[in-house]
Amino acid sequence: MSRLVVVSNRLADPRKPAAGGLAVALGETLNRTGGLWFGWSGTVLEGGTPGEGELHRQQAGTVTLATVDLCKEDHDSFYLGYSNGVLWPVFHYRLDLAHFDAGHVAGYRRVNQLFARKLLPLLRDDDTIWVHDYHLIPLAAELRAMGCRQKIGFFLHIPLPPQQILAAIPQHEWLMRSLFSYDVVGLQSETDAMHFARYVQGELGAQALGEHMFRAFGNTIRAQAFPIGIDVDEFAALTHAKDARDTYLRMREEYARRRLLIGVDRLDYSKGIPHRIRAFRELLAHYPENRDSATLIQIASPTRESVEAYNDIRQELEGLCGAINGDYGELDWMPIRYIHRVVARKRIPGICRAAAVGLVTPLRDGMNLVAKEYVAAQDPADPGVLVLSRFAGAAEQMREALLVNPYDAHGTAEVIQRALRMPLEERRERHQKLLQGIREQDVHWWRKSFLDALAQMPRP
Ligand code: GDG
Repeated sequence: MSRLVVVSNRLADPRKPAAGGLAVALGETLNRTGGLWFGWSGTVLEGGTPGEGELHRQQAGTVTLATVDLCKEDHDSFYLGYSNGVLWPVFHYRLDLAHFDAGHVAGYRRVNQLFARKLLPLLRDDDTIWVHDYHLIPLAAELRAMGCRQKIGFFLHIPLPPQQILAAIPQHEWLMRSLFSYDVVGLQSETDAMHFARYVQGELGAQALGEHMFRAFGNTIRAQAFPIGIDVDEFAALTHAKDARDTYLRMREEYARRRLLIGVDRLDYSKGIPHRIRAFRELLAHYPENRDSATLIQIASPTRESVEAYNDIRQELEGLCGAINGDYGELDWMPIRYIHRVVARKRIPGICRAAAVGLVTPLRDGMNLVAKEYVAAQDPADPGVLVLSRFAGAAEQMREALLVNPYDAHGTAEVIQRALRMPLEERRERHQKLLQGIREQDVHWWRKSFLDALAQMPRP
């Protein structure tokens, strides 16, 4: 295979197991092909020049990590303003939280041009380039304009909203048109792929050429769902390692007389954490047998704290948890343990394994890997039950989970009650099917399917 070049906003050292995410997903192919991983260094320079940034190179085994610094003005408009102030909320159907400040798009484009300019000289003729996520939608168009002829694929990790929502972005045509500079566009779910097909045909006059192929602006591209998975074996190994085992045993002991429910999320408004907490309150109110017993541990790791909407949700959550603990707590029992910190990755499988119910209830999510991690961490002989939002991309694959509408607090509480009371045999059956599904369509399957599709496209 040709050398793999991965481009994403943030990088991780693929040699470090704690890295998780894309590093686990792509590390193996990057290593095998002596690949290059390119992105932002994480450094914000006060007083630098917009559109400029120093390139740093570092070797991580056989993989080269190449990163660019951003000046404060570029970071504010590209990262905070446009990526996380416009694209993230709109793509998660939250027009109410989007700030369409006209200046931000210029910074977004400027940084994509900067990335293209810095990446181009590092490329070899037969490289395969794989660009990730909403920060970098126009990157291929910028690269092509500078003469890049290599194959380029794009994967969108977040949902693609319906045409009418997407069209609220003032620059929607420019953004979506730029996807036609890629050879393959990967989406998380069939729903997203359907939104893509409707949008490009309805707004851009693209022609659908049979399965997954679209033609517009003189280019033919393939756009299709490639649902991302996890590395089930890596997660299982983490589950059986000492740290996770110790965590599991400690939790089991501490909650021996109680039922544990777990939520693990970045503190993001798309994850539906306040809705989940309200559903938990409904559970305590309507099913009193759970009082002095059901305990929800909610890990909400801090994220994007300089974006305003994230402070609002933090305050809302603290208020909600405090009120429920005040109303229902006993001297020796707190219904909710809310942890606003990053918990070490090696502990997460142990916490998941100890929980009788995994609550994964986003209002909208591209995929949601926590749902898959929860299943992978369970003891097959006595597994917990996954309660999953129908609005997570994962719901298309994980049909044996108990699906809920997270906006319906009472309905969700009823389903949680059902999960808490589910007989062992049904739990085992559901878990076995879920585990089989996440094994078949794991992260290696995802990477291979995408790269095979890209390999099959003719060279542009
Ligand atoms: C985007 C899309 C899509 C969470 N808290 C802690 C922690 N985590 C880990 C989880 C999981 C990962 O972070 C979160 O992945 P998700 O998939 O749930 O969500 P996003 O971060 O929003 O990811 C999403 C994904 O991209 C992949 O394509 O599935 O839809 O939004 O692995 O375990 N890890 C540690 N401490 C924490 O406190 N160590």
